[in-house]
Amino acid sequence: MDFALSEEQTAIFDMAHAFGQDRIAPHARAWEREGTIPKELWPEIAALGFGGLYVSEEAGGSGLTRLDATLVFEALSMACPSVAAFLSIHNMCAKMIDKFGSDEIKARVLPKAMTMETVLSYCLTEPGSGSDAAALKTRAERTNEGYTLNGTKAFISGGGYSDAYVVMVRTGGDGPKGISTVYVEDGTKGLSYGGLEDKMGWRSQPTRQVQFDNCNISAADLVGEEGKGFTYAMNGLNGGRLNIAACSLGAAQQALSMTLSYMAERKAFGKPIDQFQALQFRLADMEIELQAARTFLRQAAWKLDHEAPDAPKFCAMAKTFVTEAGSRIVNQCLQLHGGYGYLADYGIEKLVRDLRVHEILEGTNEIMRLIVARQMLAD
Ligand code: FAD
Ligand code: 2MC
Repeated sequence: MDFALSEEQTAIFDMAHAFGQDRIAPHARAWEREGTIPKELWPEIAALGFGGLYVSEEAGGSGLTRLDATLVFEALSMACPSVAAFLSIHNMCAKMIDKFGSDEIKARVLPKAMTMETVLSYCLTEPGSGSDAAALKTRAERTNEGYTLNGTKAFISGGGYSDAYVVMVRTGGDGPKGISTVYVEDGTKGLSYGGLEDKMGWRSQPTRQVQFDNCNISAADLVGEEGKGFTYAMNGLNGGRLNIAACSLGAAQQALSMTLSYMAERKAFGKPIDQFQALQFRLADMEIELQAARTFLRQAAWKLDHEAPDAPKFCAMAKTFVTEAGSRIVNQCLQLHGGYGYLADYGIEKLVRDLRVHEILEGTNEIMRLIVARQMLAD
């Protein structure tokens, strides 16, 4: 067992951190106001190898481990969790195509996904099914040429913004075994988008419904095999859940560092507020929780890298523990800034808003507990 990062891992973290501070942090608030991330950012990020972090090298990806990827998301999230998390979704989709797609679809889609000329979104949730994802209703009927899609996906991060969508659809009967995964490009006839959702956080990411109305795709746009789409979707989410946790971790670390600096400067009752022992204990509690969260996250990533049978359970546990710790920490940091914490200029209130949704998406933390408990009972 080795708890230290290797030199290469430290270099990956440092590179991501430097890029985030230089190219993302100065613009994060403006992008939030504008409700979008400039498309030009993505090829710059891809030039660092972040367009396919754990896509295989044969397919043009960086071939990194899941643990390495969490370092990238932790570091980028110190600049903006919304931008970092959006990159995670693209990576999740790219990996699904790399791992499960035919040679033809990989050759057609992945080169531009790696350079992020093609930005990918993930479509599982529907208006009538979120947590109960296997109840999805969007239908893909077989035609001579391929499939005709009908239905609506809800809450799609990058809906109407991304260049292509990895979509879970029903090709067979009820339940998980009737689900397949297909690839749909923006501009396909019959594909349209709902209005922009007005959200609490993740505001720089456009979120819209993605609608299919007799949308025809070719048979070559099926990812992998019919009936296996739910397993592919869940496989994607195991890594996604680690990345979302890493985004909470990075943002919480950023908030804690900012709070330490602030408390050294801010005076009350004749001394810097970091001299009050009651507040020092809160700082210590946050540090303990943050370090525990980081270690647990890296253990879960290690499990996924080693294809441990209990990796899904560990991904679910880490997602729950780290996102809840992250939310508690950023909220405490806001409190320790007093009234200034509530002002956008101090940079903490955005983190509180951005991190809240990490307890909801990529599987709510109730569903994470369901996954853990089911596994415990089965064991
Ligand atoms: P519901 O499933 O209706 O749940 C409502 C409540 O009931 C929750 O508290 C839930 O935990 C609880 N609950 C449900 N079932 C159980 C149970 N069995 N036991 C205990 N509690 C239970 N989805 C995508 O596919 N792609 C995206 O890109 C995407 N991006 C998103 C971005 C944002 C900003 C948001 C808010 C959501 C996004 N989602 C996306 C959707 C997200 O994954 C869902 O909102 C989430 O999975 C929960 O589904 P739901 O909203 O339908 O809630
Ligand atoms: N990893 C690998 N396989 C998994 C898995 C996982 N994490 N979760 C389920 N599976 C497999 C499972 O082993 C089973 O396979 P098999 O039939 O071969 O045994 C199959 O999938 C069906 O699983 P269940 O029988 O457990 O299905 P059920 O419907 O009872 O529950 C549940 C599945 C609740 C775990 C799943 O629906 C779920 O994760 N819900 C949350 C949905 C979610 O995370 N949405 C996120 C949307 S994306 C998003 O929010 C973004 C921001 C991008």
